Amino acid sequence: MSGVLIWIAFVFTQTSFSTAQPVEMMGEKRFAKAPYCPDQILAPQHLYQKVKARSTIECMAQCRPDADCSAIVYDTGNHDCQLGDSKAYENCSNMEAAGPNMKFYHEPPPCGVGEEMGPDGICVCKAGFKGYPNCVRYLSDCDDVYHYGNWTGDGVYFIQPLLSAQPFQVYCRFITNARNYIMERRKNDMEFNRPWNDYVNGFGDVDGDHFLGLENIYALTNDHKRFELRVVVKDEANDRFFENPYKETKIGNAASGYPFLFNVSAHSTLPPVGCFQSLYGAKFSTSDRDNDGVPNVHCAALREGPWWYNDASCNTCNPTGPLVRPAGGTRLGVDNEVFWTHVLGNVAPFKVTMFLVLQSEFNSCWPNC
Ligand SMILES: [Ca+2]
Repeated sequence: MSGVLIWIAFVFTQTSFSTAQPVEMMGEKRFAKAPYCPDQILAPQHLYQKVKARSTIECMAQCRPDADCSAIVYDTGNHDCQLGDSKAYENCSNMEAAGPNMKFYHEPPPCGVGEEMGPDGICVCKAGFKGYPNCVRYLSDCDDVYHYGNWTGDGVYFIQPLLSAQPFQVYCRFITNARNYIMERRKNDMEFNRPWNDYVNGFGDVDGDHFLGLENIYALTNDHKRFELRVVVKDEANDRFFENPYKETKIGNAASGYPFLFNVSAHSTLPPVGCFQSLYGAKFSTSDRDNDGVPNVHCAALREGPWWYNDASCNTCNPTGPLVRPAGGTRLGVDNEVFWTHVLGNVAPFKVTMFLVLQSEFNSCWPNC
């Protein structure tokens, strides 16, 4: 066995050095502009050799094969290429002011767990990690809770996307993949016609009827993951109806009125059919905040349903309106009742559920799960 390994190592070594040496050597050592001490170069005592080079690239090429070399100072005027022998550049007291033509590059230190090399040569936290220089994983959504948190089954968990100043609770359910519930109307024990601030901050019990809050949804959908929005509405017989998923759903920030956004080009049929079809870019409105953009119309007040509105028709759905649950299961046909005409027509919704799920993990069982 050891003989085989030696033979493999021998062949590999021979191959590396006989055919690919220059390329391999060029690729071994990366360089970056030293970020620690701007406009400074290594002091002379940390430079151990001076050679000539026609360019910065050629100077780097002189450094690469030298195991002692980890930095260069190159003068584009006189073509002096000085090789540095230590990581001294990490301490500005080892540096001095750069001359007018002096360029300084160093070999970036390896990045730690949870880090990657940033564009300016400093390690930064990878997506999903925060707190450089001690990058730790954070829980940005239910999928993170499932994989990295203390998952004990479907239920309420704390998450904290980067844009959220503090952790907040969300109901997480795992069916093939993790669902982040943003709205639930199942028990009809919660008033949904509420003022602006309630919708900004969220209300209700995340374990029951609730709205997660525009600020929380904003933070959740503007972290490093792509979500698609799914809607489930149920009729009196508890039959389920499903709204087409809206891919890469995002909520814009407070300053822009928390607009509803999705990636139009990510859909095979454009735009996707459903209540949200015409709501791209619509701002959120409540009975005390008319953002629908239509003069003399106040959709949220008319519908008694705070939601995204942007035209005089005031939408083809009203998920936050009064949950009438009429006997017989047919809509009353009034403005102020829950309806979802794209999937139910005149059938009255008795339950409405909305959740976000990671787009990259499209749920193959949908909509039969
Ligand atoms: Ca208006």
